[in-house]
Amino acid sequence: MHAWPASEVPALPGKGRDLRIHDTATDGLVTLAPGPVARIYVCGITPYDATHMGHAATYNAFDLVQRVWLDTKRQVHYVQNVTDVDDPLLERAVRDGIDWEGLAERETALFREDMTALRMLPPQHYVGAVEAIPGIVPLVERLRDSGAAYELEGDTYFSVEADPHFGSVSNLDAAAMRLLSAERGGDPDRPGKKNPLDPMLWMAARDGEPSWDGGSLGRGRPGWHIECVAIALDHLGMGFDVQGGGSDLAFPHHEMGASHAQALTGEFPMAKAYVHAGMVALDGEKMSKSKGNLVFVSQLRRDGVDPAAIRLALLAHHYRADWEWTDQVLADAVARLDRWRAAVSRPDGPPAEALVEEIRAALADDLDAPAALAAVDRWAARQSAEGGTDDGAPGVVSRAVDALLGVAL
Ligand code: 5CA
Ligand code: ZN
Repeated sequence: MHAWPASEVPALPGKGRDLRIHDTATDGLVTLAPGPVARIYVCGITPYDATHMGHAATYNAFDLVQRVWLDTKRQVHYVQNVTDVDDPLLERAVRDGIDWEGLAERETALFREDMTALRMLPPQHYVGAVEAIPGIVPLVERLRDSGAAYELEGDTYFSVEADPHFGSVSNLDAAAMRLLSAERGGDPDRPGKKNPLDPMLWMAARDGEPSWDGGSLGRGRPGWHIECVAIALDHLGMGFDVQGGGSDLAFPHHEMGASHAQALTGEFPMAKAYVHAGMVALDGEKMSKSKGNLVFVSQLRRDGVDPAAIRLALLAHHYRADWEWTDQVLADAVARLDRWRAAVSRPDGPPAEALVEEIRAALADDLDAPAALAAVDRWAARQSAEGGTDDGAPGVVSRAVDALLGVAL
């Protein structure tokens, strides 16, 4: 699959700082020390509806991770998937009486447009579940042949007991896991499973559903977690720097993915840090495609909202916080964008070097974007109150805001 066009990331004077970020597995801050090429896998969308502000907030967090790394003069190797076949997508296609492939293509195309408008850096490998199937099948066969997977009425399940580290990404107790498994795509109540939490690796073909050749597994389609493991291992290998997603992916998705990878390679962990963004709510409830309480990026764009203001609305919240989307959040962002644009529209202004360092320090400290915005606010307020004589300072500020925050002034 193709991704979307990259916006330029201006190089800044000096050098950025190493990123300290919260890792769910150890529930603490870790200072990442990637090699010259930092490796990141971010879980992509299930394309059955348009990109909402929750998705955008999560992708914004991982875009910042990359901007911090780029500022340390590293390259970034970024991989993202598209879950272009899965139960919710097929169910939506049936509900709407449309073809599932057409639905996935249409919503993926819209996601690309939204990401481009928001200046999110594109992955080098953007890989669909369907195109990953030839790589998934041999992994499931290997898991089965090594005893880490078993068959149940034609379906193939992963045995969580095969992984001595199982539980160490989300650190939840058995009761919490069982509850979340039922809520998030698992089937803990299916009779015959070795452990209620065991996730499906390969689902045998069902009537009226698409299916693919699964070699010795029979015709069917892949489970959700093995999809991301196959794509991540194929393009990044074990021990990559960050696996990212919203906090609803910590369990079961990232937990199960870590277990699949451990059973396949004997190595642990798959990712050096498991990083999770908070949930964006609307009207008091998590924004979700299944509930339908959504504000879409594409709708705001159609309404004429500047994508830079949408981005500032996201940046105004710490990525780990759960927060609520409101009209006021957007109005504040629009006002801030106006103030910043006015401040950089003059040829000179207050010195900007310290500001660049403040933005760098804020982001390196667990992606504290609100602190970075506050620093730019202070510079803009000084510019408007007293101006300054530093030639080119506004240019330095716009380049820093562009490079580090993805906002074009
Ligand atoms: N395709 C899988 C990942 S492999 C999936 O979870 N797709 S998704 O479309 O449901 O979500 C895409 C990303 O947006 C995930 O990282 C998810 O955690 C995040 N996300 C979904 N809803 C919200 C929300 N309300 N707030 C913040 N992030 C969200
Ligand atoms: Zn995933």
